[in-house]
Amino acid sequence: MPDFPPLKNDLILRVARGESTKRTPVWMMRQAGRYLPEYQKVRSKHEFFDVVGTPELAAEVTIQPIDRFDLDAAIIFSDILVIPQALGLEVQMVKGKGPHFPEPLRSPSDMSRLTEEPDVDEELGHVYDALTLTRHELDGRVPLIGFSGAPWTLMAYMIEGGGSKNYKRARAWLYEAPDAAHSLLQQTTDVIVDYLIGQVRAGAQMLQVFDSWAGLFGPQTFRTFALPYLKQIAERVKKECPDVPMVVFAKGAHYALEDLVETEYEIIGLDWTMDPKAARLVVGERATLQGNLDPCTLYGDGETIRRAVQDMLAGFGSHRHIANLGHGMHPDHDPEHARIFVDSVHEVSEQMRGV
Ligand code: 1CP
Repeated sequence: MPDFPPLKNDLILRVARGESTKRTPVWMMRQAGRYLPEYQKVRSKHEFFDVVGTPELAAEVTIQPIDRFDLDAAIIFSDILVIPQALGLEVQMVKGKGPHFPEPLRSPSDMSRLTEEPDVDEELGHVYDALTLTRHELDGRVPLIGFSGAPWTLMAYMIEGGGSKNYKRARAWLYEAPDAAHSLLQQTTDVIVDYLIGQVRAGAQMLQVFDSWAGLFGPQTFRTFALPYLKQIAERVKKECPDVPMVVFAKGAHYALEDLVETEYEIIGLDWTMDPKAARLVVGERATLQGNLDPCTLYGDGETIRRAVQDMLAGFGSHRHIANLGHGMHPDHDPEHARIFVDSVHEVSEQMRGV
């Protein structure tokens, strides 16, 4: 393990473990990105995947929101789609449109185009280098989060070839070719496990698994095609890295809360459609909850944002909660409204504890 600077703010790690803290820690999904003018400046000179692939640039944009706001964690600048790339698929980032796969998996026979056992260290070593450099440059200000897409969400992109309205092609596989679907999910899981362990070795202090399209499932399909792989990821990563907290963010999987509490993830990320109080009632103190302000709240004025933060914090309570948005920042968000969100979490959560 490289010799990293000592950590000065470990709030988020302590809340992950269930310890009490003087206030609620806060970070924002997609906190680095297009809503920040300093990010746009970097992107005007470099392509998206060049930023991801150049450790100095990835470190710079990872730290941009930390310099601007009082956040309690940094998340490494990369994308979930680096795993399909490691599996041998080409992914382009099209301006104004998002990710695009020129040759997606159109039928199970296309799986023969995937690299069977990719050398993850070789293929994704640039992300490890970015993590190591960022950890040094952060100088212990806040913990550094590593991440991966979940098997189902990555499968959905590999089959659809990009964002999609209803992900019909990918969902059709589950019924037309369930064996092929399981084999693809397992192959992706194996890469994700290596990748997450590699990220911890490179410097990640917490890990998040993004199952952004879990909401396309119902309870039964989730239990068949998502949950077993999500569980496997946590179990296998924990064997190697028992002390690194793991977040599962299964967006839209409100029906799966009880299932997720039973897994080894100590943190469950919630989207904004869930009621904090109701979620806490189900979960109790068995897990830390992360979330879940509707990102569109940030289009409101300061008073609106403050009131929404108050409601959210009151709902989750002052124990075992990491404040976040219920999904990522939007490119047209006003950075000053992100600041109001972060500062409100500080103020209100300290008031709640009588600090
Ligand atoms: O032009 C640009 O600069 C591209 C915009 C962008 C950015 C800033 C993309 C394309 N990816 C990212 C970075 C990114 N993506 C991060 C690191 C930054 C941070 O969080 O601070 C992370 C964690 C992701 C994860 C990611 N990528 C997810 C999971 C989270 C979520 O939003 O649900 C998903 C689904 C993606 C795919 C993706 N990459 C980019 C876009 C526009 C999309 C969504 C496409 C779609 O499905 O419509």
